[in-house]
Amino acid sequence: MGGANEKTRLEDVVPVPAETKSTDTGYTITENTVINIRDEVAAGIAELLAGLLRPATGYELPIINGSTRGSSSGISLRLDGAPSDVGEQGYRMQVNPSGVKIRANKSAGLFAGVQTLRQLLPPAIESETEQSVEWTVSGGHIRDYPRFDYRGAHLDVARHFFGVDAVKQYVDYLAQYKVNYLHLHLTDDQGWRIEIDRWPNLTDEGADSEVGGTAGGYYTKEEYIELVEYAQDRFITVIPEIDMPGHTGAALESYAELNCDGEKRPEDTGVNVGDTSLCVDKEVTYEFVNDVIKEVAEMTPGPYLHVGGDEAHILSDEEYNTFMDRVIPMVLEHGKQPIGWHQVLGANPPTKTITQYWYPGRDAPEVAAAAKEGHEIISSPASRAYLDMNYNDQDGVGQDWAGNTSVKDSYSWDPGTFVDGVNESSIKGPETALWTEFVETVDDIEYMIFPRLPAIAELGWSPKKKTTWIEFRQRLAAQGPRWDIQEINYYQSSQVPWP
Ligand code: TNX
Repeated sequence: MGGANEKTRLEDVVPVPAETKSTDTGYTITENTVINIRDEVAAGIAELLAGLLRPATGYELPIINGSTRGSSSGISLRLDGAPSDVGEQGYRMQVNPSGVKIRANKSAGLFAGVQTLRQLLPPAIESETEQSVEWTVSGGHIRDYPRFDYRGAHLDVARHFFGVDAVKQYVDYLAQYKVNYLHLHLTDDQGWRIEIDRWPNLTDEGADSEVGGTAGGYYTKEEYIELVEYAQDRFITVIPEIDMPGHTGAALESYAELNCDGEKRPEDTGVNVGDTSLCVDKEVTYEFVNDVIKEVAEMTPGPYLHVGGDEAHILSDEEYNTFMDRVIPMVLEHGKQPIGWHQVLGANPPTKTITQYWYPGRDAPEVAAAAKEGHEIISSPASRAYLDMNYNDQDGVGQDWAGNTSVKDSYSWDPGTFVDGVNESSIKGPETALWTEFVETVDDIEYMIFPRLPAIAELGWSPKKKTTWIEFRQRLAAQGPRWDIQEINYYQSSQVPWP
């Protein structure tokens, strides 16, 4: 690593690539560079790459569909020539004086390669205005693929609402670090954020406020679909969460009949958890849940639907199980694979139910037992992956119930083996969570996720043997100048040797 004029080495990318081999001479993007594709499916990725490179370079960078021979100089993106061992998300990249070649088996791999190329260019590439910089990429070869197929990031849009543009920006950040699932926590006590045709009060009444009593909001169906498609174009699958039977204050505020006592619950703008539940004994509850699952499933192309299931403290185990026994099959009937926070295991759901582990510690016998039965596990231990935890007693806008979480803490765990008694083969992958009781603005979001989201993204992507803190902190430091140009409000942790 060195001064601002030194080229980024192939191994300095976050997440660090699986294999790199450097050579002396790289490739310099010039006004003559073209972006070459041969498969129509690469066109969207080429457009995104061009959109990224054109402002700062000021070059035209035309996209050429070069089925003709001899047109492979410049940057080429192709779905062939990748070894089968990079899988569906991996890629191979070759950089020499005649160009940059990215090869993959599937378009997701090409997109991942493009994110790597982005980081191999000087930080000034992130500028929105033309810069006079030599746009040189280090020479050599990269073979890269993820350790876990699943690398998730959660965002709570219920406690504080974030509109379509803010979430698109969040998606951009995920894409930059090869995260491929966005878990949207769409409903909670303080707000219902997704339009449901059969139950219009949910958004007419249940969406208007948020924590602290400020104005809330919701996504119309069109807006939600727009978000899903925006994410899809960046190879990110949206997982909608409808949290139930607890965390349902906003629904209980919108419809009297969903309450056991038949009275609308008052608006909730506080931060308590665990004191609400849908009425398990009423048949209308299941009509409601079925309608919601149906409509959400219909507008979600991804395979998963998250049913929450956490902190239903006012229910007995029996009541909780009665509810989940009816609701989990509804998700399957509507064609989606259910995910639930790990409390859902109490109801003995079918093994197709993926469970998301969230307690801070390593000791979770029920999760270990579920893994043995064949449940897949998403790993989000609060002491590592809850990005609403503060960095230390001074820095952060969140909370500390799972302990303060420094950048080093967020990096120093192994998603494959964190939970005692769970084998890596049961782990789908890590997922960060950003709860927003105290996270109010986009600046707040950025401060809490940078640099910890890139840290966990690397744990999800890179081979375990390459993820050492001592080297990571150097790679992370080199991201700082990029984030400065991107105007990201990141936390300048003293654990990281920023340039
Ligand atoms: C626990 S994690 C919750 C959330 C809170 C979060 C705050 C989980 C499944 N439930 O309702 O927002 O802690 O850190």
